[in-house]
Amino acid sequence: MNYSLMIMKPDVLERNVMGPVLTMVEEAGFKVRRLEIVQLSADQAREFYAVHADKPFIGELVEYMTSGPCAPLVVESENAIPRLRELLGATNPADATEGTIRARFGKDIQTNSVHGSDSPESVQKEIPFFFPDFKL
Ligand code: 3AN
Repeated sequence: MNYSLMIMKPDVLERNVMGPVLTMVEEAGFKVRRLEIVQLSADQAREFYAVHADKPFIGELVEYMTSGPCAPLVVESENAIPRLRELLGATNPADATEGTIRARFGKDIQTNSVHGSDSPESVQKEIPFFFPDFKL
């Protein structure tokens, strides 16, 4: 799978750091194939994070993801899924390796600035969620 779905979460747009985040993505060799700025509704955020529906943090996660616009993008490279996850860093920015996006921009385990698909199955769901006409 040479595509993955990334999201620059609301804190990135709020802090005006989309540019530096995108620079890290481009300098890591990814091609940005689609990019959009969207305001998620609570229902959309719940649908996107359906796998976390039963987690204690789902309410706060939906609140965060709807706190302002976010920017989903489709990125392309060889082995896009693991390579993007590597560039993003660990879910908890405190554990993220230096040089990763979450180490540089993430605030805490919830406000961790970026999302990246975790499997081919997730890509098959997450790209059409934001970009229904994108040919996978
Ligand atoms: P990742 O984004 O690294 O795939 P997931 O899928 O486990 O991590 O979590 C999805 C999102 O849910 C995270 N990006 C973060 O915003 C939030 N989250 C995950 N774990 C927690 C937690 N323990 N407390 C609060 N929010 C969390």
